[in-house]
Amino acid sequence: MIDFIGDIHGHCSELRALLKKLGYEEHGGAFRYPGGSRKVVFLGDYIDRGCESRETVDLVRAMRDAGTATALMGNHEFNALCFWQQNGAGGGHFLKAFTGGYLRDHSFNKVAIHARTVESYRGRQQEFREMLDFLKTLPFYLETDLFRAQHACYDSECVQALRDVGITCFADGNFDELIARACDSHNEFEDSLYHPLDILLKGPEMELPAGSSFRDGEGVVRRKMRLRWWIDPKNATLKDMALQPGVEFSDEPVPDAIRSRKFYGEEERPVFFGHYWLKGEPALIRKNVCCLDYSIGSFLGHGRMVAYRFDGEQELDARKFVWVEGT
Ligand SMILES: [Mn+2]
Repeated sequence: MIDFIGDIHGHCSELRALLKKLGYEEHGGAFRYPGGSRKVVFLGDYIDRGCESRETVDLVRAMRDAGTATALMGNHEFNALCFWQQNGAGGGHFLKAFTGGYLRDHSFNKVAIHARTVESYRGRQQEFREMLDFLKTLPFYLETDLFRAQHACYDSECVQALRDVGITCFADGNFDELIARACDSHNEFEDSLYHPLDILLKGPEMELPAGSSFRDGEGVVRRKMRLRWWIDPKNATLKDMALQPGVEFSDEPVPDAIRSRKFYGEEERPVFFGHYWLKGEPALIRKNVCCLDYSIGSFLGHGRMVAYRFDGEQELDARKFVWVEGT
């Protein structure tokens, strides 16, 4: 039926190994399952961190074109599009919040994270542009009667907000306008798409209490923490709600604004996502909540690339994880 595959981050060698382990066979640059009875859903984050971003994009695109995979957009693909997008391109929606000329700052940290992707296209500028055009076509989410899938967080109101405007990806309209709306974090224009895309691609976050901060896996100082969006926050503590592997939070209750937020209930259909840099042996978060990002992109080299073999079951089964170790 469907094999969901989490974050890849330029690790094409491991991706090929994982596809072979899942029983897929290579035909003319794409992998397909014998008889065509299974297909892949890639959950996003194909580029950055590893050295093989170009090879990864080529393989993912070849499978999409061959009809053997659906490829969703990750925050790294979104960020790459913003990085190369001039503020005000196409006329409307010049955003005052961006002062650097582009819709993503060219700051040291942001250049550093994207550099390996650019390096993998050295001498292939035309191919690089075609890669960006491919990224524009990646859907933000996928939903059927049996499952939901997106890079970071499922939120029914965010999906509905995109449905209301008829947008499933950046190719569903004028790209220059849509990406500006997606970056409009201060609602400078009435048609901002910032909130729904931020939630789907990056997940909900909470400002830490004044004065608190921590360093993430790459040493960047963070003043917001990622939230476990499937937990009822009503009586939760910071520790209960935080999804920052390796960082300890306190037992103080979450702020009122968080206590009232909606969450992904136990009776919902299974949801698959990546994004969260989990560590260790792949495990289900809950019988209907399955994260497939096990940090293949970590510079520490301890990561795994993980798949879940889905056959429509509404109670997920931990024995259906398949993975390869990072090399
Ligand atoms: Mn990622």
